[in-house]
Amino acid sequence: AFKSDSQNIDDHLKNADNYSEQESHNFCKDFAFDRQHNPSSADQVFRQQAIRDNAATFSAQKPPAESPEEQELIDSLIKGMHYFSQLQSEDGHWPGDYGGPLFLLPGLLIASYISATPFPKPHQEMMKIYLFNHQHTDGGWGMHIEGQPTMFGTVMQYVSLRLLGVDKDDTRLINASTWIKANGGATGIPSWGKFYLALLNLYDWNGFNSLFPEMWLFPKWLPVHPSRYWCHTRMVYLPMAYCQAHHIQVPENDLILSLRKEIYNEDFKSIDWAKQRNRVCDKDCYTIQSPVLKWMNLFTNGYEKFRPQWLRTKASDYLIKYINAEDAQTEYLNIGPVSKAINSICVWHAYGKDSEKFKKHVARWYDYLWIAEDGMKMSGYNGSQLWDVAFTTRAMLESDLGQLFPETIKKSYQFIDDMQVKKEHETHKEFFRHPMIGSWPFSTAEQAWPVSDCTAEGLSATLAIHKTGILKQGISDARIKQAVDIILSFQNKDGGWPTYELSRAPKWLEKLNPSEVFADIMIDYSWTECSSACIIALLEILECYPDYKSQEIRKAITRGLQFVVKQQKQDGSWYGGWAVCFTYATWFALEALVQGKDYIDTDLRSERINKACDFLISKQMPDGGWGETYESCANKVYTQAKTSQVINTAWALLALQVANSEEKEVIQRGINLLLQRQLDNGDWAQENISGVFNYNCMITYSSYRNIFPIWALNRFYQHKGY
Ligand code: LAN
Repeated sequence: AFKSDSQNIDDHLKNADNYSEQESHNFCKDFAFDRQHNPSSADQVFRQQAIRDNAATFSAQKPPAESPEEQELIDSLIKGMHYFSQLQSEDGHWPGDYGGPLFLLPGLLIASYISATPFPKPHQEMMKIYLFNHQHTDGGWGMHIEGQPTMFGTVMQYVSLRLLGVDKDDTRLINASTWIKANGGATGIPSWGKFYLALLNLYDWNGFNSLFPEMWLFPKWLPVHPSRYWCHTRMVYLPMAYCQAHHIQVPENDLILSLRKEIYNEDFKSIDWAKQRNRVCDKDCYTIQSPVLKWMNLFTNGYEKFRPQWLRTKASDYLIKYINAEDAQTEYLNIGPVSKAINSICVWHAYGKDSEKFKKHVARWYDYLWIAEDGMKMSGYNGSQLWDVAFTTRAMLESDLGQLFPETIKKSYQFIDDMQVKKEHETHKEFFRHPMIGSWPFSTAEQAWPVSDCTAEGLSATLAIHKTGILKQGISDARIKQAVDIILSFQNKDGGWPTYELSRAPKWLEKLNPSEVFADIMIDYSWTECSSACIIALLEILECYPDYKSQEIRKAITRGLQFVVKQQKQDGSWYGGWAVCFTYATWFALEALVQGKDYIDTDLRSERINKACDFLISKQMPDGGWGETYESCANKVYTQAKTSQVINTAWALLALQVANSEEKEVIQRGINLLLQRQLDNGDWAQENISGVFNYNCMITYSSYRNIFPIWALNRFYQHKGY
């Protein structure tokens, strides 16, 4: 009943109203959640429901096996694919938990509170369950579900629970308040938290470094013009600047007055706010403010005292115009969860609660909600739809076994077809958007922010389906060529591929990163994973469409491979920016180096491949698996998990197999581990969190535990490795 799916909003709300509070609690109690044991949800609510609705049996003819080992492998693969197929939605994608960060739901709850637009009661109950479920025994919360407590995490969850009506005398909240005060109080919350607290009138706007809204009126050729920032940074600081320009804040009321006592050590009125601007609790600090940023803040804060009102109005008019454009371009989904919440607040402020625009915003809040056994959370995006479908397709079609599931492939193909972006927004140039016709987004075509590697994965999956010849070609050659053009258009000057847009400013802009908790957020850098995915798709295009722009493509591949080679570390590994961590990127890079054999010096290539294989082999754990923890991402050093992880194991196996490693025994032991870890129903258990962004925040990819073991096993079957 709580399935969050954009088409089902009305149904979903109707159903929600039928649930009593008690029922909500019972509902979650059915699914024991124990954060001590594992803070990641296994997505049991959705999965059990989907299996109940769709309990199909597998009836196709299995291929004959020549040995008991081969039999075991075939059985496992079929069981794995059959199970996963049943989770596929009608429209072809795999709905799933995309939670992890703990600073998203608070933003949405603040939007709901400030605009007096409450969520249905049962939602509120489920949200409370979620927030309490992720509290540590010492009373605090991390920035993400696996992280150690921080001021940001703790204050945001504490305030959220209070907004949801939990009494301050609840023992769990007393513990939290004690944690906050013992760690210096909420004045030490990082800047994004200062911003949220200022909205709630729990922090003085004067204690927030000015975002200098007038900066948006600067000439566009300046390297510091915000149109040059990484799109996520741009789209978060845009509505933040609007809120700051208007000093939006809820009026004082009993709750607010009480909260001011609950989260500060000092008397609220006596706090010297200007002194709090750069204060950050030790537990939160990830990036240190640069001297340049300090100078800039000195200037922008000083400017606040003299700013002419007409200029501020002009800036604010521009900001809201831009916000309107982003809303229109994404059907009110917005690029991501943070801007989604803040844009809602801006639109409420500018047009009022009864405006059509605000109502459209609220209707899309539900696209970001998801319910699992740990309660109701806000997702990190409006979903990972296209990404998961593309990977699943490639995993299944790695051998002929995937073709035993023609319905699944057919639905996936339809989804990929539907999600390719087919039109450009009228205002795309005006608002700095990269061209997007022919691209694929990470989630849906409605959201339509094109991503380089999502385009590459969408294209690779399309070609893989076309190669099987089992379906009528729906995605035309012309559209495939459009996708190729997009991939080519995304290549950076350094030869690598960024995420959503070309790097638009020099690297020194990073010195102005004002977020104390994220790194490398100012420009769109080139990444090993994005680059490798694009190289692989282009290599496949050369094979399937040898006459299309082959010169240009060859050049792009050559430059791309040079970039990838340059990224390799001394120890043979590659750092992964979007999943945990070295095993992930090393897999991508090896795939590109191996397949790109004609575009790179043979000796160099084999030296680099061997080094990478040696690295992976050296990290195999005694049980045959591989396992990294999220600390690899933040500390940039390979950090071994206590137990091996199926997802890391699968990446390492995919890499060693594509590199055709001689160490057959190593591969066999890894495969055995994947087989042993498979559950009777064909699923794998959810282990550690596996996604990351901006080095320091983790995000759940609930389908990875199915996709990658299936892919690695299927490659083993295809290579007749047994
Ligand atoms: C994502 C999710 C997908 C991811 C991949 C496609 C896997 C990657 O290869 C490229 C980068 C991309 C598109 C990506 C970028 C950052 C995102 C959008 C996210 C991790 C999902 C959530 C995150 C976003 C920034 C979260 C909001 C937080 C802020 C700091 C604004």
